Amino acid sequence: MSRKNIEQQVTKAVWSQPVSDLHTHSYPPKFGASPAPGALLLWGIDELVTYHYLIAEVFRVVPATKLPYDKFWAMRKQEQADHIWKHLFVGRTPIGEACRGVLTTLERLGLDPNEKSLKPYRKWFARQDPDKYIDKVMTVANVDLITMTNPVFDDHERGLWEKVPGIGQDPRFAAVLRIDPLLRNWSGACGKLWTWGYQARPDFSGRTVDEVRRFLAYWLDKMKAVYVAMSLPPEFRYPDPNNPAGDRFIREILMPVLAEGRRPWAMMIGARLRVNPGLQDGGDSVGSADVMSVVNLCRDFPQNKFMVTMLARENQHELAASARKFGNLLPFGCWWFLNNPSLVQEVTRMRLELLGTTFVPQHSDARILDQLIYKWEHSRRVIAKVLADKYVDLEQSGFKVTAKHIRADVALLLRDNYREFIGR
Ligand code: FIX
Ligand code: ZN
Repeated sequence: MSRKNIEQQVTKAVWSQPVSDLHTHSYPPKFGASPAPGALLLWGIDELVTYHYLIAEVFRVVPATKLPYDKFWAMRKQEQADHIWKHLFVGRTPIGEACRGVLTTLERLGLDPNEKSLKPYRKWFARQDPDKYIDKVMTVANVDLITMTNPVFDDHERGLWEKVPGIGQDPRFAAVLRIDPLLRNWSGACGKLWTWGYQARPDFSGRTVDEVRRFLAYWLDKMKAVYVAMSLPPEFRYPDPNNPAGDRFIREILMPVLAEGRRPWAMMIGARLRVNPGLQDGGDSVGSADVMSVVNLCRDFPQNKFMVTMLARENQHELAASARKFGNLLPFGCWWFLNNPSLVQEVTRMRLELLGTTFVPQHSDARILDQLIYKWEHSRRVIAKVLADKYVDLEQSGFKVTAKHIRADVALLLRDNYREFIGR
């Protein structure tokens, strides 16, 4: 096949292949749709423009010395959005990836991304019905499954799961049991478990192991969760002589429960939380983490499955090399500060060369539903470019690449590797 023909076939395959999105923060309407107070389904122009990435960026243009953080947070959502639009999209060129994403989303929805004010967009979004809009966004983004993040230690969300009938039954979404506090704050988590009727003690005395296993099993079943997820700090270690409770939780509780249900553990490693608390969600940053801890887990628990994404660029090569050693390790995504075309290209190319098609190149991490459109448009473009280059390399080795090869590979990368790993 010529390069031109390869590029045409790759473009066709990548854009026509529905994506099963492995990790998002989006929700069905039963969790409440913005702008309703406490809504978890965030959508529409004011949520898009006040994405925490853009809040962090606008404070680089109008610093906190001019607009104090608490003054910004006291503004209404629309006022925050107007402030961001004015300074990042009108007063300056919206060249950054998070700005460009808003414009791609608007453009793919058929709106003109060059408006000087948000008013015209607000009028259009006001005419959308959230439930139907989910279908529209999934169609435009060509996404066939939105995997949620469901933090069971969040009182508001846990309350919805306990009160709202059929809340987790929207077939467009899959639930994930998110349990960061069990490793980030074991004693605090035990305190909460106790109030929920689970006899969990920080020193593991009494029936702690059985009780925390019972807690996990209950919520995995209630949510029909497809995997368990945790965001872990750069300092995460396994084993960790400084955190015997964490080691015991992993060894005696988490690993057996997940192995029994054949569910993976998604480890998202390297997030240093609230380095700038004034920015709230936008105040998290990145730190280099320890890949050997992942290796130790994959080796010590061969019956368990690990989906791993790491936040630091410098961890990517070692993670990919480690995945060559363990079939129960599935590297995924170009997470957060890696989700930029230059780094998606670098990481995807390296993974293809080291792992073939045995990884998941991307997840959207969409916090606002509409972001599915740009996160997948931008990622598809880069993944298609890298794939075309690699098929050209393959042809130069004498292998006859066919459209069938390309379609099969793209299906693995964008949907089937993930679905097979979670058994869905
Ligand atoms: O821990 C996570 O799931 C992170 O993805 C989020 O906390 C983070 O704010 C994010 O949305 C990054 O893209
Ligand atoms: Zn996330």
